[in-house]
Amino acid sequence: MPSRFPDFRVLVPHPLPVGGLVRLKDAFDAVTLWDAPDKGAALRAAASSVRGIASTGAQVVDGAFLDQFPKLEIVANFGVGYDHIDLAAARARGMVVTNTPGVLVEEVADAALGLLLGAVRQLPQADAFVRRGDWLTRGFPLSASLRGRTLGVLGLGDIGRAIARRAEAFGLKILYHNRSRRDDVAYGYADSPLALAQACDILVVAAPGGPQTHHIVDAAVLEALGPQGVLVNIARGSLVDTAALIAALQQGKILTAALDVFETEPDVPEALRALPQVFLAPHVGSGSVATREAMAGLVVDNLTSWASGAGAVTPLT
Ligand code: 8YV
Repeated sequence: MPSRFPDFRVLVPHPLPVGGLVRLKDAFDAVTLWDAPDKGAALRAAASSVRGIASTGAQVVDGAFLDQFPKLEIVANFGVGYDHIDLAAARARGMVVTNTPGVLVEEVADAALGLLLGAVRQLPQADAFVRRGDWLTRGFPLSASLRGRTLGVLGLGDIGRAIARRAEAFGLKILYHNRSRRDDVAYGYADSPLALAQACDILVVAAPGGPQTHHIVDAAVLEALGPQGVLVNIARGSLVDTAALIAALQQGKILTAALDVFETEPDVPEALRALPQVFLAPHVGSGSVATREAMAGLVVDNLTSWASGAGAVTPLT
């Protein structure tokens, strides 16, 4: 299989991890937009000959965007989630879309457990307490506990299962809700997000974003978790009704939340940031050097495999 395709122009709208980017530039005629002095001019100059796009979540890929590229064959997305890509629009134009499944699963699951532990045991607050010197004058307040808890996984895909496996090792009882019941797990199934929340007191959101899951965690779901309830979201901000979450936290309807993703990221509502009990992270679930490079590597593999005529490695069907 050839490894260099100098006649295959790939547009890179936003930065990718350096290792992947070096490979991409080596293999293709890469047009990097983010470092162009005039992005609009660079895009217009390249558009008619672009055959591939290495996209990230920062780029909305809809019909209007795709229509700029008459020769476009493939959109290789850096990330497993593709709610920012209009798949139907790509298919209607005969274009292939790929994502990066698999390579980030364990990393994101690690982050989910870190967020859960941090929120329940108030570990970020404990760190701030020591740094401020407060320990010199008083003890840190006792925290809630994971003991005796039931964890509900909303969306039992690869990441949800990796989270469940870890949670089992922490002695938690596991339940789940998924679009369809799985016959390859022994966890109890709840037939709706509300039924899941009624049966658990920790809810971990691990389902894909998009119109079908918009605000599936609403006021009723949050209230069902109860006053010791914990919400962890490592999926997409759009799954959670943020206003309802803020109200539930302010009113003590749930205990705390650990959030890596937000509806309006990177702009996190002031009311959420003002809540002392929550644990907030800047969308870093997959954010280790090794995993981000593995994701970038899969983006490049998809493009090179496609350009060589062997088809994409991880196409979205
Ligand atoms: C990335 C993610 O940070 O894979 C995903 O869907 O949300 C993250 O792993 C993001 O895709 C980078 O654009």
